[in-house]
Amino acid sequence: MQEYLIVALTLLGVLILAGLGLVVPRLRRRPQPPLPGEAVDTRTGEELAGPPVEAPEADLETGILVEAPPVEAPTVPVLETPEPTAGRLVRLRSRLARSQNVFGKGLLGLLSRDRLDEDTWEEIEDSLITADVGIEATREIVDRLREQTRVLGTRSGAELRALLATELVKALDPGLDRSLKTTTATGVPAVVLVVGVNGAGKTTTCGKVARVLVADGRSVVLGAADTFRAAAADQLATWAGRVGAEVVRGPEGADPASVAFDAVRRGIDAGVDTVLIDTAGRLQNKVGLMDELGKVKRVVSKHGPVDETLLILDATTGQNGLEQARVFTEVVDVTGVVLTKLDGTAKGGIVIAVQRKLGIPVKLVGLGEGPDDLAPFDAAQFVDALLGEPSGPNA
Ligand SMILES: Nc1nc2c(ncn2[C@@H]2O[C@H](COP(=O)(O)OP(=O)(O)O)[C@@H](O)[C@H]2O)c(=O)[nH]1
Ligand SMILES: [Mg+2]
Repeated sequence: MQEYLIVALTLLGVLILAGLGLVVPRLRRRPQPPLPGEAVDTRTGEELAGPPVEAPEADLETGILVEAPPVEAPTVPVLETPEPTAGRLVRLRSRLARSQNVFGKGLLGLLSRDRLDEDTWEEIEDSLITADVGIEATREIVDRLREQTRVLGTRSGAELRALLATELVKALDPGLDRSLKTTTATGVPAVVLVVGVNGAGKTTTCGKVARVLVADGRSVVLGAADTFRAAAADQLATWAGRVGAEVVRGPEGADPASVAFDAVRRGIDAGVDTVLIDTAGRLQNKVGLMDELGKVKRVVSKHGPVDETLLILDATTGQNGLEQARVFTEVVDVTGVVLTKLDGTAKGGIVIAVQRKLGIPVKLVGLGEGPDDLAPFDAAQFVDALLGEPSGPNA
């Protein structure tokens, strides 16, 4: 009898131990997060269809819930590596072909004539005005050229080229600060506001600038504050997707100021270096523009100051564009001009006129529709490109 009891108790003990052995590991495993590679979405906890994917790292680290930028989506193709900005103006100099004809061939040809008489000087003056240099700057340049050629008795092509280059560089105010403020000392993101009329190249420039910043190892959030057309935000998102930057956008017709505000807040939360805000450029009337852009700036400023306001100008609109540009400078405190489409029918002299009329440095120039066709502006390099190859018939 006792033996039966001992056997029964032993069996019971074994059964209890076996039961615990099955339950305990389950209890222990439950609170563990899914391992990378397990097919579970870390945000929703739902099982994913298809093969296991890597969990997005940023989400695991910060716990911030964001619309994942395409960089983390497994199906997005490899990100592009933008070209470095150093030397871009030199590399893109041939894009100024049209301007090179005016400045290089035309002006140098005139200056190389055997006799520099009144008629020739007048022709030189006309050439500069036709090249959009502006009347005031043209007079100054021509006066100095006359003086120099008289005093120096300069006749050789190379010397004349050097003289003309010196005067053009001087007219471009080479001492101006053309650096872009895209970081701050305090660690909060620098805020860059991009303004200008429709079609000037604002969205394209935002995209190109974002690429440059990413190439330099900076992190960027783009704000799609042109909310009038959904296509505008899509266009910006496409640019961003190519370099893995995040875009903050609102529904079509949303308040541009609130989208801009959200973009800066997102930039602060994510700890990025720069927030670029693309705006709409409807210019039906000055009051409407003033209201809209003024509000964007005011609302964004609740987070902190706007560090850079870039005015995008289509260089092909020439002197007419300058009048529109002035309206923007009255509405927002423009800190730099980006002259786009200098590769087309634009005349290079517009750079001189813009700086002089607006009193604001040209910081970047657009020389094509390609993603890396944006160059930091440099007066000496630009003049060199305008005058074309020194080894021409005039050298
Ligand atoms: N050739 C040339 N086209 C440009 C340049 N910058 C922008 N564009 C084109 O100008 C058009 C309008 O540009 P977009 O960025 O949409 O202008 P937005 O309305 O100011 O945002 C697009 O077709 C761009 O590809 C440039 O530097 N050169
Ligand atoms: Mg746009």
